[in-house]
Amino acid sequence: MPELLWTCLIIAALSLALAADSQLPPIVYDENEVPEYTLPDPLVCEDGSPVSDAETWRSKRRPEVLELFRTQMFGRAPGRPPQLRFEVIETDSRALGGLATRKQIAISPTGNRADVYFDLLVYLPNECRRPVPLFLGLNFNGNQAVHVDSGIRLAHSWMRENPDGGVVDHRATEAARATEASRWQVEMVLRRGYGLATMYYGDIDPDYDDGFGNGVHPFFRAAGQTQPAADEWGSIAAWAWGLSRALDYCETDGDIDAGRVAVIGHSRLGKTALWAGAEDERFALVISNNSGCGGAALSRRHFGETVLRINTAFPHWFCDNFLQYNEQEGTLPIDQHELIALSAPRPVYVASAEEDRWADPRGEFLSCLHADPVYRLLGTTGLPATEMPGLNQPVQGTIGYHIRTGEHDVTAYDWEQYLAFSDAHLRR
Ligand code: GTR
Repeated sequence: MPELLWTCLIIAALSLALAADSQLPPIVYDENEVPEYTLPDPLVCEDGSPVSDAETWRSKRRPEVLELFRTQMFGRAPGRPPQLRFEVIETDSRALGGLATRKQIAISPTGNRADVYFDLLVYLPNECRRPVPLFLGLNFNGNQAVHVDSGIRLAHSWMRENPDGGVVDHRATEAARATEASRWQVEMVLRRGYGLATMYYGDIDPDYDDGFGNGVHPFFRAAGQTQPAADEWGSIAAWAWGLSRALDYCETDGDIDAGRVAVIGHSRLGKTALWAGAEDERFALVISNNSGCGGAALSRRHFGETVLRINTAFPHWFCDNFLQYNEQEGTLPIDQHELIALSAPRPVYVASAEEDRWADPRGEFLSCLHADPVYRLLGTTGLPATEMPGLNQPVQGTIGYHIRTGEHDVTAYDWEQYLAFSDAHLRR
């Protein structure tokens, strides 16, 4: 297409986006403009009775909260499919100069790769006694983006067009290698005795609003159904479900200790990690990196990204029931401190970044603080802080939190904290 036409199209798209944005309420970036709010109490049941012991949390309150997140926010996912199949496609015991064993596995949820499949990339440290604990997380740009290792298979699924990032005609090319490497400190993790496993989130469900025609959704519909119902899985729930299928694989691999798998994610994939940890209690530890709205940040603060804004920009991320809370955060029967509490008593780490105001760092900290009573009830240390810590001063109990300098990203500094936190909780 001639360049002029492209320019006109881009200007038209930008003007449309700006026009739509000007119709949304202004973005709150000032603490004085945060509305007054009352959070739902995780330790009071729907019938008004208090939760004063671990057993009541476990058998009554936790299922209530989980069900609310399912039906009102993320949507219900189908569970482990009986046809689920794993094929180890490649193994190299001398990867990364001998530091690691690399395995690549095709995970087919319907048992047929022609339908849909996820490429799981696994690195295991060679100099360690197996089975090893492991970090598992989704990536944004294909497995080949996480490291220069030329043995990594190129992503096979649709990707957002990005010629500078090596994505041409919506497919990864050789130039798409290592484009996300700074976010995956592969050698650092391996040298500390952990494995690292990752999958491309677009293998599970391509991240655009297509009416759930692609990805895993079409293969798990009731007869005659064309769309998920208002309380059924959106894309985040599908990505989280994919993480559970990767954990299913880990259970079959004798080199991995499936009882010590930490689920990790950044941004939209941090929201996904929190939901995966809530839905699947096999995850031993949960890490949310800059997850923001719909993740660790309290919705009621209305700071930075809001429910209306996220539902407008990404209508496919949540279930349709979530739309009713646009500009109505006060009527949500849940808030995000309870998403964190759903991981209790398992360790959970929330990380913010100073310049990432869109994700509301303070709201992320407050979620940890208000999840703490559940952690304490369950006999853990909870969050060892009552005030938001200063920059680059992590607090680590059973809940960990830090706010580091810099922008929305995953950095080596973040990984150093996750490793220290994991050492405290997962080391044997
Ligand atoms: C933003 C979105 C955030 C966050 C982020 C990301 O556009 O508003 O909620 O998820 O994308 O995933 O990078």
